[in-house]
Amino acid sequence: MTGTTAGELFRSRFGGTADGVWFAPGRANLMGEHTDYNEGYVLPFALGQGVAAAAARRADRRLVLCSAQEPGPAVEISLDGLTPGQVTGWAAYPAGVAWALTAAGYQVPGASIAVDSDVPAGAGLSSSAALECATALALTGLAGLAVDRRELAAIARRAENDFAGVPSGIMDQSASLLSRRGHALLLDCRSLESSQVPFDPAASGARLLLINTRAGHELSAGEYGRRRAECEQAARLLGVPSLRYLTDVADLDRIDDPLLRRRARHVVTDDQRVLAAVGWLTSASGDGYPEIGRLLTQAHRSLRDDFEVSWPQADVAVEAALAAGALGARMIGGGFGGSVLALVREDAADPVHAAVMDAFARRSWSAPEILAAVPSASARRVALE
Ligand code: GAF
Repeated sequence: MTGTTAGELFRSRFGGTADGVWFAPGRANLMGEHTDYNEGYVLPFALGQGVAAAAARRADRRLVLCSAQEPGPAVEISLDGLTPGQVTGWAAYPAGVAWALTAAGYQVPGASIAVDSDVPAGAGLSSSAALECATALALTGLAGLAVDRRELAAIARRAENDFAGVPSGIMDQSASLLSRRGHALLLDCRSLESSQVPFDPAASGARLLLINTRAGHELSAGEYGRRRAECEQAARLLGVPSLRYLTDVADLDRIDDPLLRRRARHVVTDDQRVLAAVGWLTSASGDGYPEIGRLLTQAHRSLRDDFEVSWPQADVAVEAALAAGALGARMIGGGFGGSVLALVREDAADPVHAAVMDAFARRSWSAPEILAAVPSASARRVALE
């Protein structure tokens, strides 16, 4: 997506020209699911798809927001006295960013912002984080503030947790703000240290398919919070600050409750899979994609059986993709709806695409949307054409 459509929306809804357009990508996650809030490792990458925000300063203290994806009049909010709970729906994310920037001590100017997105909403591809990050860049850009990107990720996460009331971890905002084209982002969610891991499947004759199963997904709906609480309980039982401190699944034998043991086993093994995937991506010994494919499929089974966050359409998409020759596939994101990521050799892309479509059609499910996922650049200012 370019800034053009957001710029046009700005002109038609607000009149005049925006001062600038800022773009923030959605993300897919190669490995490390439900590990971020356990202080573990994640390995996401930015997508080419994202949210563009065309913005201009206002002379008053109001934030005026409109979106190409949301019908109805623009949402107007006073920046003074902004409090959590005051704004609901999609506008809670950009309003939350203004609130969190202010809480962090930054002077947020009044602004009119028009947003447009090509990240499918509810597909587990972090459309909300992209909206937060595009708003954060727009507001800081309009104010001429230089805020470190790691701090900006924490501010955007705070908007989501404390203003919009969604109890997510730090992965999505970090992926949107810190990724690099042709790389995945290895993030240690305990130290918040990150590094860029070369990840360019096309250069090895492979491709990533994103299968939006079109099954609904709502992070604030209780299950995500319940998983967090179960992980915290398992860590408490083992006397560690978080599940990140466990590196050996044998340690989990000390948990009597089988459900908590399975939850913890997913987290510990997924942390291990992140490090194994980084090992394959950085190994000098050649093409690690078959091994990465195996890790993806293992991760899916762990999310399905141990963490129990998969959903029927994801399981069917994964099995259909594997049967048609994918190197590996798994659900991504929080779960209970959203997308599957499949790693395929170039020549298997069409058969996998057809097999997944067919598997859904045979069950009379809505056809999935299948997109190419290309590791892309992080959030940035774009040209206003
Ligand atoms: C969602 C959350 F927003 C992330 O923080 C992360 O926990 C993910 O689910 C699961 O890995 O995307």
